Amino acid sequence: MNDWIQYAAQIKPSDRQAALQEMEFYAFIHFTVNTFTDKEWGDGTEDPAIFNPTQFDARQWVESCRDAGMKGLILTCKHHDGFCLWPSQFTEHSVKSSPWKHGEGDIVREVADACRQGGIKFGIYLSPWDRHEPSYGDSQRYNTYFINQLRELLTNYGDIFCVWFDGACGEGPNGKRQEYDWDAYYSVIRKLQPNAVISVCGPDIRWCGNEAGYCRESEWSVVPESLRSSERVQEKSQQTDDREFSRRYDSQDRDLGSREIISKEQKLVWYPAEVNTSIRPGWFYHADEDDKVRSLDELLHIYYGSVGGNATFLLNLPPDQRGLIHENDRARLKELGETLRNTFRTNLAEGAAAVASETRQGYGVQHILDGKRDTFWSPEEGTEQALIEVDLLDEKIINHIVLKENPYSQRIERFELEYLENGEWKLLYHGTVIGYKRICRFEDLKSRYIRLKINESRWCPTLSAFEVYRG
Ligand code: FUL
Repeated sequence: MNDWIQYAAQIKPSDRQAALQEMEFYAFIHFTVNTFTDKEWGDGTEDPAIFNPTQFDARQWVESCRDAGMKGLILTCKHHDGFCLWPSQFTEHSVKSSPWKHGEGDIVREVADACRQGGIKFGIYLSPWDRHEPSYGDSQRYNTYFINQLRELLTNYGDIFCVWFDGACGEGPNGKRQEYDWDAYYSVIRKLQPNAVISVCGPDIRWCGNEAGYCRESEWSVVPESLRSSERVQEKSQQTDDREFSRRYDSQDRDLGSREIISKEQKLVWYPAEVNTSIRPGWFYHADEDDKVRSLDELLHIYYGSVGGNATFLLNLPPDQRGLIHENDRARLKELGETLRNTFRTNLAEGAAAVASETRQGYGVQHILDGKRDTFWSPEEGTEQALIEVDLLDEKIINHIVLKENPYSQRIERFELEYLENGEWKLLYHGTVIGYKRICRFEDLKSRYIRLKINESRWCPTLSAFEVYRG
């Protein structure tokens, strides 16, 4: 048991995974011919002549992201319709055949530059499914085409923080189903952009399992290795007898990483979740959704569930036919950013005092209050339960507590927060995973003393931050 739990506790993120988790909140941008046809999926027969955003302004997109507090942007450089937002030399089906800037423009370039100027990171979505490209279905030929396009995007546009793959797959004009060469795609990405994460149909970041913004209560970062390959849609469909393998998991399963699940597994991996959803019902812009922009409450709910629940939050913003983020979405993003900035402006635990039931040499409890991400508290190895009491030095009105584990392992499995009122400890919050970050939200309360009870953890818990706020 001990060996096994130690193994689980020692699974670590790669540097690129840790860097993505630090970004917390970033944008998806869906923009292509669909913006002009009012569709969600194009079929590849769209005439490039329809692509003509009259007031396209990538800086306005970046400003909207920054207003909301987002740290990056992932652009649909090519969606399922095959139209390329950059002048690829491997097809004519791109901006170069459109009237926009007389065919001389490059949306990818302008967005990548605006991101860099605005201080946010730039990432790409490139759909493997391509309903325009004639070689699609002729597997080897299309894989070469796709890799050529990946190379263009990964070499000509500076640093890329993420390559986002969706697994949609179909038949080509030859009536054959395309077989994607994922390993070849991954090795090109690793070679050309070693710091980029490969998300969803990729080994680094896991899809949360839905597109509605629903977040799991327990979102584990350490999960069975078989989950990673089950994202590769083709492999899954070719799988005939699951019993020959250790059970294959699906990103939609409710529990992916509790002790019960991982104890049956030979091999575990660090594979954290990303919650992706749109600010409107559709991924692309539709004028009749102008009054269907998600409310501030909904967005906050998803933010707390994802960023506050050990996942990242990828929120889609669809630019309109002008090539701008619509006024309604912009206003909402500003509101969201202001609310979050106001809530987390002042950490009321700064200067507080803390005591722990047990401390290991070099991992003192003061580290949970020092504002440093890489220092942390921990008890002796093998101690799976612990108690930390925090004294705010004065009675304070509070409604948020932010907890963070050491970002290089996932240990805590069950915890409770309590506050002292009239000499009695009262339950304030209970949860499972803390991981990268757990934001505990609750009704206003007034207290000077708060305590964290760690009831279950793997091998020994760690805690890097204990922050207190009044939003
Ligand atoms: C899906 C696609 O089919 C949607 O159009 C959208 O791009 C979403 C993010 O992924 O699988």
